[in-house]
Amino acid sequence: MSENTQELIRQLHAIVGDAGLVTDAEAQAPYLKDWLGKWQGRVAVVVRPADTAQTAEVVRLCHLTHTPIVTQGGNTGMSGGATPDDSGAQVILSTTRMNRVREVDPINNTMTVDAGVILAHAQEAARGAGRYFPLSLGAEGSCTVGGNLATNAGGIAVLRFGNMRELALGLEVVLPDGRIWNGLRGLRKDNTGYDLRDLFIGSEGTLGVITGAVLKLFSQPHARATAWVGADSPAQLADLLARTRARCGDRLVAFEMMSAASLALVLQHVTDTRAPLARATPYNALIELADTEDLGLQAMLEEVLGQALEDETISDAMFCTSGTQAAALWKIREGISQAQVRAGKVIKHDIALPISAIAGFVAQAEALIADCGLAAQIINFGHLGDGNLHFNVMIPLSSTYEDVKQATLLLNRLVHDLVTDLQGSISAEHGVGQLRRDELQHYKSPLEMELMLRIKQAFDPNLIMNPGKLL
Ligand code: FAD
Ligand code: 2HG
Ligand code: ZN
Repeated sequence: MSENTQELIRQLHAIVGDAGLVTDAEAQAPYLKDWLGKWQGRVAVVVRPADTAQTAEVVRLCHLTHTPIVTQGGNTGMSGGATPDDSGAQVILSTTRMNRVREVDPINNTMTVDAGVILAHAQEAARGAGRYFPLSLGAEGSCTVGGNLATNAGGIAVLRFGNMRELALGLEVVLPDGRIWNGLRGLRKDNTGYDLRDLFIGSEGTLGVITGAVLKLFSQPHARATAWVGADSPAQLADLLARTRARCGDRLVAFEMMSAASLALVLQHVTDTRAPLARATPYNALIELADTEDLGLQAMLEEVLGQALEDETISDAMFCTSGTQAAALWKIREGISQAQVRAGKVIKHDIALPISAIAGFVAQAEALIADCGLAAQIINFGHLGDGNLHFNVMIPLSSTYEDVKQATLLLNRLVHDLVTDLQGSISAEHGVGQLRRDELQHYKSPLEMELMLRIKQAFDPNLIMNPGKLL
């Protein structure tokens, strides 16, 4: 270790103490590798400040010493945004000790939390106060509110409640020079110039360290109705989505699509799962309605799906009669990511399209991939209600690093060209990170890239915040 690094660690120690430094190689290991096991890096040190003041001092020191910072929350990101490079020169700033729910304000319908609060704990705090925080995703037991904000996370209830950007009213951020921007405003209206909050949301640790947030709360849903549906095509499911939305309005909270291959993968690789329907269908949907009280939700869902069965928009349906049954269906849906890790090497596409363009996209992309000469299996699933598909392509587990690289280049161009032709986005909810950095350069207009780079320069002229990610 160089003398400069030793001196940096000594000064960091003076700020955060023993509890705030991870220097031991074994203890550092979980911070250095991402959830998918795709990226691995090295660091000078992992620093874990206890609060905003310590974070500000740490960032100020990194600013003065030109030390690059990789901010990390729960390390569940899917784009490599929280993994350091392999130079050993970067520092991971982990927010996990900043885990206090600062305030729940049921009258303003808001809660103020530290950025390191785990999403499930934020949901529990809201529930404890008789309110509801709706962001929900498979990693909610370990991802943090700061990571959700930095990636503008989506998940399974965006259709009804919006993504993280729509759920945040105010932020507290440590800027790259160590100053603290206090934007912790619980306001629904605030037209006082450029919206700095919206710049930090989705900035993936490249503009500052988010240390706190004011989040919107909602009324608790006390009634739910859940069903699993089988259909022949995404077109039929898109049609069903429109009909369900028309009939059920805001009661429709989730409409998730899964291809037969996605379901089969879960049944094979995730324990305690079984097929919901007697006969496999090419596509499946998991649909959920919710309301503050039960005014016939189940009957409403049965009516919509009954009609769809009658006119053969769908071929089968299974209605849940208990929370346990619904949980088993959600276990299947949320098990797809884990099943993919176990089954093969996956080239991920996290795309957004107008919902009306999805059926055409799937048909064209399937045909192109079938013709491209790869031994590839499409694992197509996602949040149909948001027009967000995880159009992943799996190649054999035995594929070499070079195989994956070549397949990625080929498939990205094929899928992302098609998405762009259809006015879609190549990055819907997981962020750009290091995974889609080159793709962003390729598809974003030169003008937009220039404007983003100028914003980056204005906030972080020394380029110490998460270098190598996003831009
Ligand atoms: P990390 O992985 O630690 O970091 C992610 C990015 O945010 C990095 O660029 C990091 O530098 C930055 N960052 C983290 N904290 C801060 C901070 N306080 N200030 C500034 N920058 C910060 N995502 C979805 O959107 N929808 C899903 O449905 C979904 N499902 C998932 C299911 C599974 C099983 C897994 C493993 C992941 C899933 N994800 C999903 C991806 C991931 O969980 C989310 O993107 C989550 O928001 C990341 O939070 P995190 O705390 O783990 O962030
Ligand atoms: C989901 O919707 C997540 O389950 C993860 O966003 C998607 O594994 C994936 O590609
Ligand atoms: Zn998703």
